[in-house]
Amino acid sequence: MQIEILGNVKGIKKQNDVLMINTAEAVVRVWVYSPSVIRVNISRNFDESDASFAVIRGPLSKFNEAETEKEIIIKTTELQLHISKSPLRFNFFTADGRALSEDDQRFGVNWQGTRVTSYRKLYPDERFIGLGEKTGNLNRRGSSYVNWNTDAALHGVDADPLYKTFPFFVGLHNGLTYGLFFDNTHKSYFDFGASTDATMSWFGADAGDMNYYFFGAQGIAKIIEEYTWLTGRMEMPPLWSLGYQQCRWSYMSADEVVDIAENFRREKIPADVIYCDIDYMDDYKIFTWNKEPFPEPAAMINKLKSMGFHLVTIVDPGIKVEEGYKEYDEGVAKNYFATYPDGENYTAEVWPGRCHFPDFFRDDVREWWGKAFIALTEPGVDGFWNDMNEPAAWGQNIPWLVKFGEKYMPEVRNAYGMQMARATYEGTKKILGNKRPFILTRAAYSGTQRYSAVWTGDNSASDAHLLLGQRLVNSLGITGMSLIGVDIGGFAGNPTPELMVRWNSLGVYTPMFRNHAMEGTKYREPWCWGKENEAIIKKDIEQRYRLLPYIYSSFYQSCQTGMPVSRTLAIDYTGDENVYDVKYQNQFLFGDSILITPVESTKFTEDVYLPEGEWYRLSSGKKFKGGQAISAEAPLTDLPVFIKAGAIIPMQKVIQSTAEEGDGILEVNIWHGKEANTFVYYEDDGLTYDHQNGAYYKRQITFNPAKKIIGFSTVEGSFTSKYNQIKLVLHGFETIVQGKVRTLSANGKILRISKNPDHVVFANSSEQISIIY
Ligand code: MIG
Repeated sequence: MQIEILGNVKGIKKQNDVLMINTAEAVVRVWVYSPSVIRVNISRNFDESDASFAVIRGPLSKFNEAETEKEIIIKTTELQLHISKSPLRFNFFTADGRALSEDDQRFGVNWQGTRVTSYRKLYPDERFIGLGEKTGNLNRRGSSYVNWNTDAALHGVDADPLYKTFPFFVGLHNGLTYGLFFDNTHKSYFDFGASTDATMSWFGADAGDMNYYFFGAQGIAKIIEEYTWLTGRMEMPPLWSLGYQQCRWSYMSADEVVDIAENFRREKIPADVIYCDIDYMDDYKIFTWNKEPFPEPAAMINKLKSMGFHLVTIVDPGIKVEEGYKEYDEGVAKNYFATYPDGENYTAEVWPGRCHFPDFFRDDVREWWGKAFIALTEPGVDGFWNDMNEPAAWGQNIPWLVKFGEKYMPEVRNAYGMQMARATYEGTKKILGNKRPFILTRAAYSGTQRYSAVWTGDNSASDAHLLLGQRLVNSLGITGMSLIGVDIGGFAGNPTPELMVRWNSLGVYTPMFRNHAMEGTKYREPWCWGKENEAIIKKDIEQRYRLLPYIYSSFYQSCQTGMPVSRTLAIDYTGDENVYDVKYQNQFLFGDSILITPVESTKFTEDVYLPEGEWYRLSSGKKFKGGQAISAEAPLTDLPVFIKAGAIIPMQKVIQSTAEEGDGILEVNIWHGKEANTFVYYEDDGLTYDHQNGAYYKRQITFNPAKKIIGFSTVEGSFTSKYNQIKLVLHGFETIVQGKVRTLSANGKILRISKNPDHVVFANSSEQISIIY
């Protein structure tokens, strides 16, 4: 096989928004998408059509370039791209000329057969983070990865690839940051200096274009903001999906489902969601109910609803080959399935036996699929769990000649799951009208955040998986996903009670909090672990419900900026070496200001790295100086959770489900700190799209220690908060005693301090409120 390396420039042409460059090997196009986002497409099979599953933005209509004898230079206010002409190489710099990312000048972009690769200069101190659902360390330097969506059943903690493809990473070196998104759905490869004697990093794909978006913003949060500007952000999820979710493969009958739900209420353990895994279906036929164990789905769901539960049901892509089955008959009649090149429907075995697979790449197929959900929505299902969409078939190897639309499997496999999730989202959204659907998918490609939540697939009941799960969540957050779950307790195997308790306590701080277990494993529900453990599990789930106002506002932030809810410390403390230390790399911030350290179930003290600043242990209120590692007590009753000084955390009283009214008191907790802080509080009905028409409630809560003021800005939006009172709880403030040392006043009026001198309750009004202490 020959190697063809991108050679000298033959011609340059500028058409409004695109710079076109020809070489003997390829056609190159360069666009500017924003002052800090530049796209380069290098193609040997130039073709005007320019479709992307991920990207939802277009280029700027104009940009300026300058040409010298050796180079073409594109300058924006934030970036410089120097394109050297002989040979053609691409080198990115900051506006003030510091190198961000450069081609390896020898090899640049090249081809071996259809395989296309970009070889890049590796900087001595360069670190890499990203690629979404990938095992290994936070810092990916020295590792290599493959993107090929796989049903990674019972995977080990080092397995690669897993279920999802996010070909986006962030590079960090010399105090600079850049991002790179390789938008190519073929099987792709990333090597971060794993086997190149520390001279190069490289990425490439089996075929397709060298098509990448370069992000030059300084700061990881900004790069995430731009990546999610380009590929879209999540919608506000239904509030109920942020409550506790109970799943199992499978609850085998309507009676069992209702029984489990009733038990939550009986035990007074808060929960919002229960799932039906594959056994609710008749012979695993999608969009059917197994009538014997589930004789009246609507009656079952009504019962669940009356207890404040939502039901999520699973759907797989495989449509059973069986005449008389509606989806099969329609799909065959309308040619909705993936085919062999001769037009024959492709058949493979999955749960229902022999199956065909919808061609989700086609608009008409997605529409048809979407409409079929009526069989589930009519009885009242409002969450839709998309499984097996890598796509999975027994034996895994879907032949290369299987056709989806105009394309063959190797080109689009990595986007199949995303398109299924899209079909499910668009279809159910239409059916549910103004109600938000909840979609959960296992396979994904960049941009999936627009349609769906994700979970990390079939993990196992071990401490190593608990830690890995957190790294996967933290890494997925860098690639635009925010609503992410892991199977709490571990899908395969049986957790020890200690592991179950520990994992559940981490679940409190996992964006999607779902307990799930494999067929044949022991039951996992909170009451299966003895009274003492049940009490711990219950207390932790209650903590989740107490935090929901904070969590919901954190999701609002994700919707606005792409900032994930679970954040690797690399986002906020990029320049701090310690956060990449394998010892601390699993730590994360949950929202703006809660620092969590995952701890194995067999360890009862843990080294915790506290980044710069000051931190309070949540459970004890004890204050610590940051910039140091401490040894923290970590009994099963008390995961090491620290609050950043200055934190503003709105909470509420425990409720049994998000459907419950509550006591109408928003508990605003503030931890004293030296620096001023602002929290954007957001609320809406949690259920509908009315917030898109102004029915939301948003205000800034500020803490200004220099002026000794706590402020609530005027309320924006037309929604009336469900909290008519605010309880202000001050942590780490000097004791406030009315009439003696200090008083608290709101808008000039003295507030009555309760017996506990650190809190005060006052009426919530939409006007500005200033509390002086
Ligand atoms: O072949 O639906 O990852 O969560 O319980 C296994 C049964 C199919 C795999 C999913 C898992 C689910 C299971 N599914």
